[in-house]
Amino acid sequence: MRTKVAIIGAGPAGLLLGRLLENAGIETVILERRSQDYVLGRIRAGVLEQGTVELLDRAGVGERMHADGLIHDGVEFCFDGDKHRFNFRELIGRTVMVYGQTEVTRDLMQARDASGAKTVYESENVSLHDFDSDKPRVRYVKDGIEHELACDFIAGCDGYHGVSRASVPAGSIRTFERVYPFGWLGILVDRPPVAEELIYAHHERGFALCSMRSPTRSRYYVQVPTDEKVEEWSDDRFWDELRRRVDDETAEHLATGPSIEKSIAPLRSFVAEPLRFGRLFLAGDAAHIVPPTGAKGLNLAASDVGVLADALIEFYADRSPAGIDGYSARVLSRIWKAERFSWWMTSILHTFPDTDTFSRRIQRAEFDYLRSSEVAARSLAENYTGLPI
Ligand code: RFL
Ligand code: PHB
Repeated sequence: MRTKVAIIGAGPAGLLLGRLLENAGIETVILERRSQDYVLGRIRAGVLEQGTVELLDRAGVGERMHADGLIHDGVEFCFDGDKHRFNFRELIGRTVMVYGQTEVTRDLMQARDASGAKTVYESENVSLHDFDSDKPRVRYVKDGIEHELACDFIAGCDGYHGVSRASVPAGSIRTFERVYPFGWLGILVDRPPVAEELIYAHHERGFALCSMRSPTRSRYYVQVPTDEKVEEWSDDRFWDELRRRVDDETAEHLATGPSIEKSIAPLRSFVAEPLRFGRLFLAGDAAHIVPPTGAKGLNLAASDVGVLADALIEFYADRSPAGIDGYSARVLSRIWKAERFSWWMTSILHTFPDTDTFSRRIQRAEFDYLRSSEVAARSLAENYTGLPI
């Protein structure tokens, strides 16, 4: 089998890249380790930057997002019970869209299925070969039979634990990492959200977040120690803990119910450099991880593949390597800014095991500065709604 671009991974990065390339007449094959249902069953991101919305529109998959997505003009921060709203629209004329990653993935999968482009779900033992030459190949096993896919380029969109980054010789790649000493315990519940916008709460007992997926489905998180077991958290225990970390009004209005999903996600910052190795490119979580506090992971994945798609389209149209040569430096500059913002939001909103009284006063001063200075609030708004490419 032969294709132009072999894409490893059918998460949002791989599917969006595939769609942008197919729209430009560039053939792709996606190899995905899991089944379609498994990929759709993962509950992850909920907030789309305006640039991501524009890219999904450009890809021709924005219809349901505009019908069902919720435009949010701002967010609230709650610090030891004191709440402050940041109105992004007023501050900088930009907004965000609440539309779940599951739905983005579903829209992209449906568009791909309708176009007839090939996706091999449940492809095992994917291995990457000869990407330092102009004839890269990908091998995989499907239903017990070994296959080889010859291609011009390989896009590694297979997430943090994928095979693509691991295929790069150790001496050619540098990684930068920070692991946080806590995770987020999240639940999904079929109850209306407690507020119209997201509430990010700092409390001595730990961070909490009130988010949503739709007017009838809510998503809530509480910070927990890294080694916490999800089985130790009954729904009642979760609701009690959430109520203690938010302001009284929010606690009172919380519509609780049985959880339909409950899981713990660790928090990590991670960047690999560079992101191009001959004819292999890394994009999305395969290239970088941010803690979810800034809602940047899916958005970074989208902006990476937007740049990569343009670079590959330019290569096929003009035989110009300028775009692919510049890919790594171009996306890394934006990636590091999103890393900085996500690290900063994580630092001010969470309780660290070594948070002493001095650090708590500094966290409080960050909050007081943000709510008293329009310049500071505009900076938050600019970063949260998404920096330009
Ligand atoms: P994905 O989604 O992990 O997809 C990678 C795909 O590659 C497949 N794969 C392989 N396929 C073939 N062969 C192999 N050897 C393979 N190894 C892996 C996997 O099965 C998978 O299908 O990466 P991608 O596409 O780069 O997308 C990244 C996003 O999923 C991620 O950044 C976000 O979910 C992060 N994130 C958030 N991002 C936001 O922008 N806004 C948010 O509000 C937000 N909230 C979150 C989040 C992530 C969370 N968790 C659980 C990590 C909230 C949470 C709780
Ligand atoms: C979510 O709704 O899952 C969500 C929202 C905002 C974040 C992280 C996760 O910062």
